[in-house]
Amino acid sequence: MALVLHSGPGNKNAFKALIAAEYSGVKVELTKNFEMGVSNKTPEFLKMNPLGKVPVLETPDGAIFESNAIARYVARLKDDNPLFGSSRIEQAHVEQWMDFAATEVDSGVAWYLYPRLGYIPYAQTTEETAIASLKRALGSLNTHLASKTFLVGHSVTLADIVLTCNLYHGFARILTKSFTSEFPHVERYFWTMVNQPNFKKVMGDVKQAESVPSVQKKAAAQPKAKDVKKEAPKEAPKPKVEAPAEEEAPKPKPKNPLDLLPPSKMILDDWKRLYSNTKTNFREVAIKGFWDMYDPEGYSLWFCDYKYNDENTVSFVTMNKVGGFLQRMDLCRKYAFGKMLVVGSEPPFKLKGLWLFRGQEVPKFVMDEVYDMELYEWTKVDISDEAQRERVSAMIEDQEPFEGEALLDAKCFK
Ligand SMILES: N[C@@H](CCC(=O)N[C@@H](CS)C(=O)NCC(=O)O)C(=O)O
Repeated sequence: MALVLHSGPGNKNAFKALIAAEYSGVKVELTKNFEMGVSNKTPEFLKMNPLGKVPVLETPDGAIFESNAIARYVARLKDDNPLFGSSRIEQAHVEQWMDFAATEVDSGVAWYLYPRLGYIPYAQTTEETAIASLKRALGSLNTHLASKTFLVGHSVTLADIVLTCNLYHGFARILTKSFTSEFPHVERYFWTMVNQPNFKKVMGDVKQAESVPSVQKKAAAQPKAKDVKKEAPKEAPKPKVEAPAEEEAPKPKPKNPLDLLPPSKMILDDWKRLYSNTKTNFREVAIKGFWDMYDPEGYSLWFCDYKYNDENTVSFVTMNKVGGFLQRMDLCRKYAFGKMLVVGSEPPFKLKGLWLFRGQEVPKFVMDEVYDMELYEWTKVDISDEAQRERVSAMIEDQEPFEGEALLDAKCFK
């Protein structure tokens, strides 16, 4: 039987238990028809959590409040759960980062965000202090993550779940790209985590805030009981992943500008099929086929070079970085093909790529939505230059050595 979690959908604190449940094979279900400000103020709810806050987990042995305690309980239902770390010191580090997430990150985000949403009074000095302490926390996190994919060890732990949920609140509501770009390893970590299938199942597609909410004139007054349903929840602003209200009319999906381009004689799927199906004589069959099909009016080719190769000191982290990038490129699968090479046999490894995009530019929606794009230098291929054409062919082919160096890895986006 599933455990019941009391919370509305889209609550970052409830996400912790739901993600831990996915990793642990435990069934946890959100309570039906939960109404913030109503369901959590009933006598039955207050018996479970006298504070009247969510989330609360109902178990056969009693209720639990505090989201980190709930996530731990859920994870303990699986014996020897790797979410706790695999040695005493790892266990301690998992606890350390969970506390860091709660005390350094969550509180920093809250003190920055809540006054702007009108939940508590706004004061410039409070905001400056909140931003400074958040930057201090993210700075130290950035240093820790420079050579790591996960906070502790080599796989997801409860620390990653809790920290990502707390960062999620910041990234989705107030920490715009201009704030987070100072912390590139934190950005890479965050997008890698939220794209893990078990996170994605719970959080859906996460989008970064595009602007900082403007300051509300007055701090929100305590809602009167009769108005409580209409009021925004005190500490649970409606996140983007929440299902739209039923009465909201479905918005027509705007057409992608790339669909409005004149038709091209090059059929991208035909090229992808040729690439995938060619097992022998790659040069003669696939590469020749590519150049026969290539339509320089309908498509363009781009080289990309990672701007921060000095950071690529750990092989698996570098490979994961590319893996995350390719996952995020999913949104342009219909319009792109790419090869990403991890070059070198010794660190620091170089990341070099070749991309084929529909149209004559790197598509704007990709630039806007895939944060990795600006970590690379983009150069349009001049196909009238034989050396550049040859470089394209070599990259499609995973030619080794590539520019005199061994390939650590080659990934294809198709
Ligand atoms: N430390 C608690 C925080 C719980 C919390 O602040 N919950 C908010 C929603 S995210 C709430 O229920 N607010 C309602 C209220 O303050 O009355 C946890 O991690 O579970």
